[in-house]
Amino acid sequence: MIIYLDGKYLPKEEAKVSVFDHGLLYGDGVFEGIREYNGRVFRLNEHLDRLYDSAKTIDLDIGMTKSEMEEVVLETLRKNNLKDAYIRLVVTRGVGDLGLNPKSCSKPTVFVIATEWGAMYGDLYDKGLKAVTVSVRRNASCALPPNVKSLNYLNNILAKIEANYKGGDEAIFFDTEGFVAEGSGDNIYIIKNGVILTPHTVNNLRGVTRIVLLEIASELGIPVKEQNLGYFDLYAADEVLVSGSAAEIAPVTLIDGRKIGTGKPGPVASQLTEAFRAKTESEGKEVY
Ligand code: PXG
Repeated sequence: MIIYLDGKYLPKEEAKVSVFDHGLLYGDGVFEGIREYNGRVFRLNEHLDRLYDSAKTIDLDIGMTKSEMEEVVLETLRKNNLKDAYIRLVVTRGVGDLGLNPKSCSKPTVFVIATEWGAMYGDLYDKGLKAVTVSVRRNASCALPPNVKSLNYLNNILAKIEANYKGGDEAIFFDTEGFVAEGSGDNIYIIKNGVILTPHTVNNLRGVTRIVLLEIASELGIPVKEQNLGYFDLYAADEVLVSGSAAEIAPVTLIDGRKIGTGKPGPVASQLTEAFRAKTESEGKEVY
């Protein structure tokens, strides 16, 4: 495995970062999780836009243009001969002293890992996921905004730990107001009476897969409404779905022990999934 690290393509064993890197010491940095399907990188521009917007929000100068970054992603895939992969692109504040002040960090650390990847939820795409709502709340947007894809994922990890204890495949977060926010690593949608309902992107990550799902809905003529949602909307939904680059589009068929709709993946989920597959197989930036 070849890793890109700060201008070099190195064997995995040599790709090492300092213990003084503020990405490690403070979670000070941003990242992206991107997919390559069939020799094409899916929605690379959208991922790069979000990476640079996240970096801007935390006042981190990446020190490379988006097109230089794009070339690094493509070259990492080529060096590893990958056609279907998961790409982890990470930019940290860089090496500094032990104080949290980012002024001690003179240049960011940039690395890209690319690895083969199958479906994250295995056979659950056919059966549906068991989700549980969790007591830990999504970070308030007036603190570290959930829109920043930061290296500090502890809020999400706490949600995942709670889901593990409660026997759920995925956690569903509420925000501090009690509105549905998202999953620990995916956006969430409710289908009720033929309409897709999803929270505004204030209390969740602006998912790239979310953009694609809403595009597909519009192409298929399925109406979409962005609005506040609560427990009632989850439990009384006809269908519930989650979406993410890792998760793709996955149906949720049980929430806190309540069967969602018939308790089986529904027709809207399968329509969206089929259209999503078609896009992933045919669109994207050509690697080779
Ligand atoms: N919300 C959160 C909190 C995420 O982390 C999404 C939504 C979906 O965004 P995209 O752009 O991917 O549609 C994510 C992204 C993992 C893992 O290992 C999950 C994500 C990214 C990287 C790894 O579970 N989720």
